[in-house]
Amino acid sequence: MIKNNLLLTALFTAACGSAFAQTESFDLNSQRGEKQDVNMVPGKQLDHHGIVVNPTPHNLNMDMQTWTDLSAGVKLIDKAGKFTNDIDFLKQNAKGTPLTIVFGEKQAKKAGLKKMVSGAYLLTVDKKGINIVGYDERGAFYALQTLRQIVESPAAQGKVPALTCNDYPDLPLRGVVEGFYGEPWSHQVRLSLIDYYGRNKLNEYVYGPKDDPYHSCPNWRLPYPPEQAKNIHELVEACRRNRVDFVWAIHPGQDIKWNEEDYNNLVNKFNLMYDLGVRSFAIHFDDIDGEGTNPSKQVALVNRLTKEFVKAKGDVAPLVVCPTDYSQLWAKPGPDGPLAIYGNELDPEVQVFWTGAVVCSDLTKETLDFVDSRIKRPAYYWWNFPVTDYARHIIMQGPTYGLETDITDKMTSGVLSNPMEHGEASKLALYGVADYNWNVADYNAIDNWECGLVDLTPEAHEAYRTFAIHSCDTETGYRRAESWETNTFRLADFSQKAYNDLYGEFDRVEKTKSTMERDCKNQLLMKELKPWLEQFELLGKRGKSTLKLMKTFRNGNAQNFWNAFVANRMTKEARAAYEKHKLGTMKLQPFYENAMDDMAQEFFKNLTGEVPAFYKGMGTYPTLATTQSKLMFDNDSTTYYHCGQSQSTGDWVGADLGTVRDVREVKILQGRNSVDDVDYFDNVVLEASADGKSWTQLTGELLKTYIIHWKGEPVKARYVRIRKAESEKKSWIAVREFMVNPTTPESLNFKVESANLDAAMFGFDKNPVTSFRNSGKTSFTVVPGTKAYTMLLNVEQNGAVKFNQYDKKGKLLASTDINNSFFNVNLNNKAAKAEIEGNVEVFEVIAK
Ligand code: 14T
Repeated sequence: MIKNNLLLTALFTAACGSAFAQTESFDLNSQRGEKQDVNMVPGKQLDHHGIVVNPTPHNLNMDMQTWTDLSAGVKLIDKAGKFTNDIDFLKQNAKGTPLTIVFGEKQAKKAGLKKMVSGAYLLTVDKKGINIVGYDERGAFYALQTLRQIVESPAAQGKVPALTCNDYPDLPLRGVVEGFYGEPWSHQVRLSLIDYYGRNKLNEYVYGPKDDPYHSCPNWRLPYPPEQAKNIHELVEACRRNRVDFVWAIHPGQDIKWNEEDYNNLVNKFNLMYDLGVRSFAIHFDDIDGEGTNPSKQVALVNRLTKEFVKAKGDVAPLVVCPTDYSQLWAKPGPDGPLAIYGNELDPEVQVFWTGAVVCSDLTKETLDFVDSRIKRPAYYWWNFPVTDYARHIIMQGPTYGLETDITDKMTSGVLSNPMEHGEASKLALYGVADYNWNVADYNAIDNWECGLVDLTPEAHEAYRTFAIHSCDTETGYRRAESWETNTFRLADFSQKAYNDLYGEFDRVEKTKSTMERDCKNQLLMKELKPWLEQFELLGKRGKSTLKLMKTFRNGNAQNFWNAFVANRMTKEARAAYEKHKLGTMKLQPFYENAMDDMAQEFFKNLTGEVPAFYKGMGTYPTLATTQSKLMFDNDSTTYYHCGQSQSTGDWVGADLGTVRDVREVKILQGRNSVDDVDYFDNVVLEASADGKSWTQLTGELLKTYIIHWKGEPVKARYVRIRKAESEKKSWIAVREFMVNPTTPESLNFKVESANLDAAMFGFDKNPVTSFRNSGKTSFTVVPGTKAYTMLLNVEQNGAVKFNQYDKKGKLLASTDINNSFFNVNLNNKAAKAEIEGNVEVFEVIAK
């Protein structure tokens, strides 16, 4: 049902709008560049001399003069008998190099391990053989991972240098939470990922896909169907092989009743999972409302489970809990708030998740100070990266960064990444998560990314890099640096050098898909990337043709240019396909959009001597300076500009009209709809300005008004804006349309007749990028003095389109075939009416 009470339209005239001017200092120059508010990637690429170990060891000393050849194999001496299946990267041979593995606290102390923590190890290689001492079994397993990476390095190739590696993890809990909304990972992808965790010394996999009904509502109380139960058992086994703790999470909060029955339901489900081999459990109270959010009840439940289930079993790990207040964005900070209740009452051995300042946010000391002081323990950092469930058209392939490097285990128990529903494509990000967790202070985001690309696609890493560097940002969510090595340019800044560089990059972009299809051996990865690789190829082609079009434009032949321009526009279908699998959003696609707009505008100016009615977004939000704000001017009320940050009083969103104009009508649609959306200024003023400094109010303060429609005596202005007046509202804001002086039949000094008169206005609006599709006839009266017309069209079939001229009695004077998209016609001196007949897209009719 549509809620009518909020559908408020305000139609004001100049007479009722108070007209006092206010002046402010606002830097117009700040609006000129394509400015994106994104932190750069820290770090720089290092020379690893052909040997890369990830995560970066704390101490690795190699003597590159002394090598042991392992091609004859190794003789495994493993008293505990735990590692037979972990040395498949080496041949086994009773006469080979001795490989001795021991573990345990006593052995670790004796061997001089630097840190007595789970996962620590000492690996030494000398003339006598290979020696491994683990603090625990996991530590010894990690030593083997280090050995494997060295032996498999391009510089080693089956040999190993003499070395000492005394290594340990900085943070105790390192891993992944399958915690996103959307298609849960397939069994095959999960198994592939679990191996990857082991190799990269990640030790925790929290199973909690939001769209598994047996994890969440409605089926959390029910047993898994046999097939899924069997798969979970297999995951537990795969984790055991990789010394990863499999944590099974339950998400019961949306319909849990705080009674004995549901407590027993929960214990019953835990027991079923226990029988499948699960020994670690988590309870997620995120993204719920109602009864389930009660923090005291949550704590009481977790404490009772700790006592009656965890401790009673004896072999179950301490519980992990995600509070409903998992982000500073809404966590109540007070001494009686939910986090404080956790701090005061929750069993101290329970881990508590935290996502930081907002839902997707950087890991900072500041946010850990905030949460730790309240929950009275180091938080377990649930990092919403590289998750894309809020931007499913994006594939995040950028560097893993945004994690401060002076964090310790006193502040957090570790970073748990929530990845994309594309598991294979998430490995690149996890390569960084593993590295950071292990060795925080030495974390080098750029170098990690460069190594990760090679690790994942050794045969195709250059092509994968080209793909990845242009596939990082989300545009509106968790912003990431993208295309940082590419320089794009605007039409006015054209130079041959800039052209050549960019052409080279677009050429590499275009070739990436075929190169990866030829060389990349990882079929699971290729399957996930496929739709994006297809768009990438098209983007490369589009970039190259746009660069060529710039040259055509500069050559100055109007007909050649306009025909090539029309051919270079993205069709509706091409745009829809791109929107579904988007990449290059920060630089490559904006290059295309800006170049096309710049050329169209300059072309129109050259033809007519007038500034086209083409408007640009401006205002207090950085995203207004990007191509995202074009959605306000696209005459499509189903698309909208979304500011991407919370609003405050004084914020504004406006339009630069390109030149001072007589503003007589403004129509703005705020919000993502006009019914019940929250993303709008709920107290707003419409203003205009000639210089961008002194503003005149066209309306008073409008409360809860989605549709702002002003008409009145013309005001001279180059800038028009909506400004947020006093209000408590903090949400983002959306603007669907921002229309200034819309072209209407009444606003023209000639008469237009057409089957769809409203649409036909786009052919007369002095904006060369808007158009209408003519079918049948569109006619217009000839303004006396007009000698000729220039028409900017898109002619698809030759011969089927005609230009007809009539005298004032309606007698046909001439009929000319329109067979070129750039069409010039001289008028008969008796012509009183002109007409376009046939199927053709009309961008602009220009009277000469
Ligand atoms: F548990 C939490 F720490 C958490 O982050 N929960 C969800 C998570 O499952 C999801 O993948 C992630 C990224 O979208 O964010 C949380 O879900 C939200 C958060 C919101 F603020 C879903 C909608 C929201 F408005």
